[in-house]
Amino acid sequence: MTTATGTTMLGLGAMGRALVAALLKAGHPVTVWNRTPGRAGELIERGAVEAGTVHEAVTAGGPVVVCLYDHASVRQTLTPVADALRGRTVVNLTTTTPGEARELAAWAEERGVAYLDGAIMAIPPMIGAPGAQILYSGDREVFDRYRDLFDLWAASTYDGADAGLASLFDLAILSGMYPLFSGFLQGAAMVRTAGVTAAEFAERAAPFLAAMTGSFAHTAQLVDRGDYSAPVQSLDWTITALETIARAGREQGVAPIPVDMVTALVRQQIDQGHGSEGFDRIIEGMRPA
Ligand code: FVH
Repeated sequence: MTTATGTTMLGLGAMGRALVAALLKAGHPVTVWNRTPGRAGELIERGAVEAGTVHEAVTAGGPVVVCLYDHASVRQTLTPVADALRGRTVVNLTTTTPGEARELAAWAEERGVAYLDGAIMAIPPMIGAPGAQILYSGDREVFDRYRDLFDLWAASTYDGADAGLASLFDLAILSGMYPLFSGFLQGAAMVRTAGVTAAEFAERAAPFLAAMTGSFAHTAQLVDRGDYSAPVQSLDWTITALETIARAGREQGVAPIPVDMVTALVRQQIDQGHGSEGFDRIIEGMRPA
């Protein structure tokens, strides 16, 4: 990108401010708006222009980037300025469900607004640094047109024309992250009763847990084939292991809630007669009804 691209940012929360800072650092002019005035702070000193109203912000020129709290806040903010948005571009980086993203894309299309949805897989301090990812889906022409801007924030991925895909991938990956962290913290709670710090536990657990993610590709092959017939460890074996882990937690006075969740998934498959099959079969209990 040789010329600076004027951009509007709606939302100056932790993430919005990080996104604006990266654009300003690269010399792109940014008009900012926030529901609560006075949040622009140091961004003004670095060249941002604060708009007094959403209408003033969205008519400043360039793509309108939306980084608010949730879907409802996006609709509350954009609905009153729908007419002013006609012929313009909205890039929504607010976390929404796939269905909410598709709803916003349809709302935008009905009003002649180009819409690209985005899902930020990074925390604010990571913006503009290696490791940050932002997934996009929806209008491919918008993605291509503003790719230079997007790449200032994070590694950019385009997942397809279905506006819901970026948030689907985002929230599906996070579905793995939160149970992983809750299991790690259960372990930390167990060893803490023996005077072991979480830092010491992390040194022991992190390499093993990281190594376990290496088996995802093999698990995925079995799931795609629906082949659970030749397990290294059967569900009947696994539930005994899980019950031992839970018993160890309770002995330490630690409620083994994360492990109990896994046990419920395994028990479901055993009760349906699949005890001799592999652990990966628990996915079959997660299909749409
Ligand atoms: N922070 C993070 O680590 C995560 C990383 C992954 C992606 N998320 C998503 O990014 C969106 C913004 O997150 P945030 O961290 O900036 O959130 P806050 O600091 O709480 O700022 C929220 C902004 O939204 C404004 N806001 C809230 N409700 C409304 C509303 N009804 N109408 C208009 N604006 C609203 C709020 O304004 P104010 O409270 O300052 O007036 C902030 O500007 C989010 O989707 C994360 O899931 C971040």
